[in-house]
Amino acid sequence: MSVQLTLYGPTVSTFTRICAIVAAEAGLTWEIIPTGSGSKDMAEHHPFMRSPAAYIDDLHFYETPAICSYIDRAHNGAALHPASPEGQARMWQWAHVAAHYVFPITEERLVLPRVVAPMMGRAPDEKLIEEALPVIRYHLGVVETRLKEAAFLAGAEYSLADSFMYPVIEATCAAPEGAAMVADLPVLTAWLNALRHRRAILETAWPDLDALC
Ligand SMILES: N[C@@H](CCC(=O)N[C@@H](CS)C(=O)NCC(=O)O)C(=O)O
Repeated sequence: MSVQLTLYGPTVSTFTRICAIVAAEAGLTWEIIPTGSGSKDMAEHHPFMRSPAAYIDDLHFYETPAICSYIDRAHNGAALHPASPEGQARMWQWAHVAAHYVFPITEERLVLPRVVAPMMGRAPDEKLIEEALPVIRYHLGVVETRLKEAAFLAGAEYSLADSFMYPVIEATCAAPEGAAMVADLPVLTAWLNALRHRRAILETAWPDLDALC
């Protein structure tokens, strides 16, 4: 079967993974053409050089919410969009919490310095990490509180919001401090463990964490 979705971005990238998860949920065949964020090659697909960019149905999209919403509506019967206006609003609320709050602090101030910098032969910036840990603990606590109210981030059903949050939390757990903070939050841990068995999560597993972006 020919590939239905082509993503340009790093092989190990949170936002590229989110799009791949949603494609796998929809049963699409997909591929990632490894392309560095910020590179000249990426500029051919995304005018702001962020990743990913997507090609599907002879259309070209960038920005993860747009890509995921199109895939789910055009190829999955909008199964990952809650039916109610409130559910849809909650879904976007939590997708944006993942993308704009939890991702930046965990990525820039924990995963990159603790996990990626040593892989590149650099010492972790311990002060940067130490100062960020209480803020990261707070962010994870907000997610824990939400998951005490509802089984999934948008409500009773799995939605795009969970597809956004999952890779962010998984990457956070690659750092020992992140794994320990998540382990202290029983409801977030239960949600994470349940999602780890989901077919789309398994099919999109990162090959390794060498190139987290
Ligand atoms: N708003 C973008 C964010 C994508 C994004 O930040 N991707 C990361 C890679 S995981 C990136 O391109 N980082 C490079 C940079 O920030 O310059 C989206 O929703 O797709």
